[in-house]
Amino acid sequence: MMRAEDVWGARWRSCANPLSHKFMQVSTKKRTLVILAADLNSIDSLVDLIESVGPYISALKTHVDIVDEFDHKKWERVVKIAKKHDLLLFEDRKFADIGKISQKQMGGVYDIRAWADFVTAHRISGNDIVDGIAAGWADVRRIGGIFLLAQMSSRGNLLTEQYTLETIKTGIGSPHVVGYIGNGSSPEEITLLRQKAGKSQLIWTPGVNIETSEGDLGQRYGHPYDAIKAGSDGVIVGSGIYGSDDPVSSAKLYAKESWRALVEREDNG
Ligand code: S5P
Repeated sequence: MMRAEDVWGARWRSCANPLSHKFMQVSTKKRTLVILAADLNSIDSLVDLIESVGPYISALKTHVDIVDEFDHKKWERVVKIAKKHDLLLFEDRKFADIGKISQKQMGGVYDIRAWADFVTAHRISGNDIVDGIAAGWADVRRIGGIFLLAQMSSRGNLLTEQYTLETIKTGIGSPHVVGYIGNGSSPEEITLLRQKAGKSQLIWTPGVNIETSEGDLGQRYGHPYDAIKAGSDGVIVGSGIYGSDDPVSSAKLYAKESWRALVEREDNG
């Protein structure tokens, strides 16, 4: 049995947030660095998908606002099945408003603060968004982690290198920021992000697909092996898994490629 501290090396030792360690432990136990982007709009199909690919993924990313007929009782089924598979819940809300509104948006209809372990946020409105989101969790006496979007995978996005650096400045050393979203379609961009971010936070990368380099409506893709090799710690995969004819085999393949890259990665930095 491999130990997370051995496989993850510097990342294990440098990350301060316990949620990062939990992710590294789960990913080591299951030998997968795949975060499933479960972008389906019915709760039944979401639950079925998680149940089938659960053993091959290390976290669950949701867009709660694309679910038809949301209600808390039904959503509880998604939360339960995620917990059953030891998955941290990551709501990709992409908060972007001023701090105090982000705090309120953690509540509201979906009450994200009550069930999400991680959320995404843009840095665009200022540093205070981080404290706003953390205050949202504090309102219900929970603690969570934020992934700041430092890069994006979509064509024509406005996140310049300078913006990436400013985003890292906001996140570095923050007890609330567990890591960054990087551009999984570009190993060069991931390498740069890793160099600038250092070893003490996670980088998770969407824009990952083994079969194609281009997706719908401007999405761009790279290979999971290359993303992890370049310094990403988790590949966010949606349609590559749920859109495949055989989601279980696909999930296994993404798991295998991501894990192989981690094990081969030098210094794990
Ligand atoms: O830059 C980004 C950031 C994110 S979080 N590009 C992205 O594609 N994402 C998310 O990753 C997006 O919201 C979607 O849920 C997932 C990619 O899905 P796929 O089907 O293209 O793998």
